[in-house]
Amino acid sequence: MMNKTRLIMVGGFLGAGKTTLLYETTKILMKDGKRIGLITNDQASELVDTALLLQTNAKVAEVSGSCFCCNFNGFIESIKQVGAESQADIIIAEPVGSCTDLSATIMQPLKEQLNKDLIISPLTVLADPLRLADILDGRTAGLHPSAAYIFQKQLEESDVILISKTDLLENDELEFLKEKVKLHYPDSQVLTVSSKTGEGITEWLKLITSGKKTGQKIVEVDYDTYAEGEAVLGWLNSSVNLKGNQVNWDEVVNNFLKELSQQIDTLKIGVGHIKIILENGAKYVIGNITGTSETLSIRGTAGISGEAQIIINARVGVSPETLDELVKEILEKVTKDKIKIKIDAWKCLSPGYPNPTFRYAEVIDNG
Ligand SMILES: Nc1nc2c(ncn2[C@@H]2O[C@H](COP(=O)(O)OP(=O)(O)OP(=O)(O)O)[C@@H](O)[C@H]2O)c(=O)[nH]1
Ligand SMILES: [Mg+2]
Repeated sequence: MMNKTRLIMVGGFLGAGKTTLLYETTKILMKDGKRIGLITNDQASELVDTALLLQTNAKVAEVSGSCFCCNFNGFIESIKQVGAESQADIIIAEPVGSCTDLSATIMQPLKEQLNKDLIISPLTVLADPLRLADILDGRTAGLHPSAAYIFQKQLEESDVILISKTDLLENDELEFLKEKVKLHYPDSQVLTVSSKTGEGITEWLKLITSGKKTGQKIVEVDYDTYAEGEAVLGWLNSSVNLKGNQVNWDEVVNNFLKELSQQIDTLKIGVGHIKIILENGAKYVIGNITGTSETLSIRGTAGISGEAQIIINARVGVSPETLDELVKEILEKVTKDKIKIKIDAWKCLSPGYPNPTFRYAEVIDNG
């Protein structure tokens, strides 16, 4: 008999490190001979996450234009599609970082509809340690209070809270934070991970691939506050072709992100996550900003050539119009006179009122 495919959902707020964890976990599992399918999700198309995850050589499906909760059937289709394409042993899915209420809107209907075909792992919620510490202290981690509300709800409904980026903390700081999280969320299991060093990935995998109790809590969510938390974010997804003469692409990405992060500091803009990937053939450079300019990080190298493709995804606390102007202005400034810009896709929006396909009021028992 063929083994059932296992589905692992990794939620958590914007910039928590979900895609990085998916990337590293996929590499580990593939080395182990496992067949992996991945599913990304966003309110619009042109996703940095998809471009990055494709670099693992795993099959990647995308639900774009709506979140999993509001397009549950699209999510099911993607599970089937990527499952068939990759003959997956394990499918890992990353919901939109500003979504919550996943236990009621995703985990319960999944259990009811796909219990025959899938083993569903406990719902993991990944949390950035710095933001987490701030939120536990009753502050908002630089976010709008309603966005901080979403962060709290995600933790509350989790089966497993996975504190990410542990390489950023000292051991005693981490222990203190872990104990505090356990006190605040006694019904969730609490683990720690660093995708950068690899520490904790195997332990987390062991826990979530041994159990199948998932979506064990349904929490009360005030949808007006949830909607506001999303609506205060301007969203930009764009894909741009760049052409020039012997361009040093790393320099372009560096200049762009430096300029952008400085503006963010000056204008005191609350950042959910800004990410950018520039691809020059098989070479790529990726940059992220998850808060003030101190959070700016750039990895990889795209070398020098005459043409490259760039994808920019930004979720920040300004209107879509302001975000549009800001990013265009900086892009023009850093490419001025040297690089020709051709916009292939450019979409600015702010997420609409969440309207999930299903919302279960009770926990489904899947045996
Ligand atoms: N120091 C450190 N940084 C990390 C780690 N994991 C992720 N990051 C960084 O955190 C930032 C966000 O990572 P992503 O994996 O894109 O976060 P995400 O949760 O997928 O973000 P969204 O898809 O926008 O919700 C990037 O700059 C990553 O390099 C880690 O273990 N340690
Ligand atoms: Mg991601």
